[in-house]
Amino acid sequence: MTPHSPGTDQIDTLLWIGFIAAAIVVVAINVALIYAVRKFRAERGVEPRQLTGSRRVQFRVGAMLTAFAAIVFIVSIVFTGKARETPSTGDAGLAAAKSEPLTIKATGQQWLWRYEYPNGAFSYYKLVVPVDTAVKLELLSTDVVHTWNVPDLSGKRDAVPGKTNKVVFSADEEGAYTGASASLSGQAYAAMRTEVEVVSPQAYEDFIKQQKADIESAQDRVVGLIENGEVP
Ligand SMILES: [Cu+2]
Repeated sequence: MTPHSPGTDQIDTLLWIGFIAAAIVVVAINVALIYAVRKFRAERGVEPRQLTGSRRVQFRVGAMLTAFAAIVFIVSIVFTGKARETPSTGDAGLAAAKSEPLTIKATGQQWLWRYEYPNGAFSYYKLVVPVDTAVKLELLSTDVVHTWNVPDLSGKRDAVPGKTNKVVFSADEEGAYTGASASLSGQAYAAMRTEVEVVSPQAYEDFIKQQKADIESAQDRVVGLIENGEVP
């Protein structure tokens, strides 16, 4: 994962902290175990000593583990607190999204993502957003629970039928970021991928305008065919 939106770098750091903490515990337990086994193993003619822990040892070990858990807990709270900060639109971003984030509807349906832009244009699979702009995705679902997951840009969020969840991010660099539906949402859920294309504000405006024009002309063409009797 390469963080590209506020909050994601904290999630990335947390991931490493969790991984290193777990690694320390695993190594420490194994070292202690090997040490104990070698030191107290049975030898020829000698009965191994029966060991019983004293109260003091138990207390000391318990206190150490508690302190370790408390440190990990506090660090996580601090980092998740930062990760919850809402991103805002910067100078290079879309001017219209300075005060309010750009709101786009993202609907999960078996098995693809549909994105609807403020001007009424829509796209499937690929979401196009302007760089350095606060983007608010309103997550909806038409059937079962899907999970929108583009790790470079935000944490996971569920799209639940009958409910509107939101996810806010601001991409700091132009490029393509890939993601997937991270919940088992049926037999083809593995194919339910998505891509966020981050472009300049001008390119974004051009895209939604073009997309809208294309959709309308396609609709007109179908209506024309029906009127001419070429489609029953
Ligand atoms: Cu899904």
